[in-house]
Amino acid sequence: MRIGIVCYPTFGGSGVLATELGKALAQKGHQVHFITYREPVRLDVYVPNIFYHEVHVPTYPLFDYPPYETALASTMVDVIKNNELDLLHVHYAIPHASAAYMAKKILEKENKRIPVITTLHGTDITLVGRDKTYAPVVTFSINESDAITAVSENLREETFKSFKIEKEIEVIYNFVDVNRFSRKPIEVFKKSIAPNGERILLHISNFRRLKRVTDVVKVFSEVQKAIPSKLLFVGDGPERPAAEELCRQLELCDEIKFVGRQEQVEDILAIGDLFLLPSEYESFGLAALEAMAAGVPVVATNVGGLKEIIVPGETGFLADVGDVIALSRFAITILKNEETLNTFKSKAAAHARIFDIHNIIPVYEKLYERFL
Ligand code: GMT
Repeated sequence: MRIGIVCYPTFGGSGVLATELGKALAQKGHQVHFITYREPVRLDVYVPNIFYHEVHVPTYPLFDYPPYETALASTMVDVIKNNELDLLHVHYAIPHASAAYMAKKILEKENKRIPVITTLHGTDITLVGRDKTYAPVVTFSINESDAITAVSENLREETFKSFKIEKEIEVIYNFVDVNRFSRKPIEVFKKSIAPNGERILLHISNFRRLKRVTDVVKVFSEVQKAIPSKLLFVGDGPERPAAEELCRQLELCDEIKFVGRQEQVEDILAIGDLFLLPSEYESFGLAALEAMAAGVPVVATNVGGLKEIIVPGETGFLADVGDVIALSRFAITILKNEETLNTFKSKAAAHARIFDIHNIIPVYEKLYERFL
């Protein structure tokens, strides 16, 4: 098949998932064309049947807001025609689904039919999409998609609650390449973070408000009172200064490291003992799944799709949003002795296998085949 994939090229889960999907499809022999404004971060390997088409947005003094959506729709038309694509798979509704609708209509005039599949990822529905400013276009373009998928049951339900959706939404869970995340820890790296064999706690995100990164610091503060430990923050974003400030206030600067955005998350996860994800909402929580795949149990909040991937008492624990005390207690329960920790680690790794890439890619292929 010749598949067009449209996504955000950033470190966000939707872009990561879309890129990994494209890479896996290409490895299975499909031709994959990424259409986006920058090379996707996880597109780090050369695969001969992957193509990347950059969307350029010409500026003009009149444009206070350069029209990305128009440039994107035009690029889609161009790529679809010149590469004879069979279908377009757009990740994240805004503005990808509406740009795809425009491209589809343009091509219809030229007697070319292009099926559009829209995958909803979370904030395109639960946060941004619900905003009155966007809602009519989001509703319309989702309904106009030939197929709609959501990354969890929870997101499917949220979409039906928030929008008047006239079609079925199919749940296709996010996936992880378990093989890639089954790394042995790099001992020198581990020693540099935890020289005295301390437990290593991790948090990876885009540090947006909804990730509640200051709760991560608060939880860690409680944990390190009970168990010698270190915390590694991976990623960057608007709430990083608040998290750093809290570390200073709590005098934890020697215990906590901010390493910024990193591409080799599998090497970082390999040295971890516990992943903290106290978000206000996660439609799925791809970062939590990647952690589990690396054998790192997860203490998270009882929200969204996290309930669908974490098994409390086995692969981690779930607590209410903002309940720092419960989150800390759960973290201590997992970390306090070697045997318990190892049981959680192996159960986390085993459970992640359900979401292995090899189980999910054929589901997408089957979906595509329905439209050929
Ligand atoms: O979480 C973010 O801020 C990034 C966002 C995105 O669109 O990239 O992530 C969403 O999609 C991911 C992949 O499907 C999910 O794993 C995340 O849970 C979801 N984020 C939210 O729902 C807040």
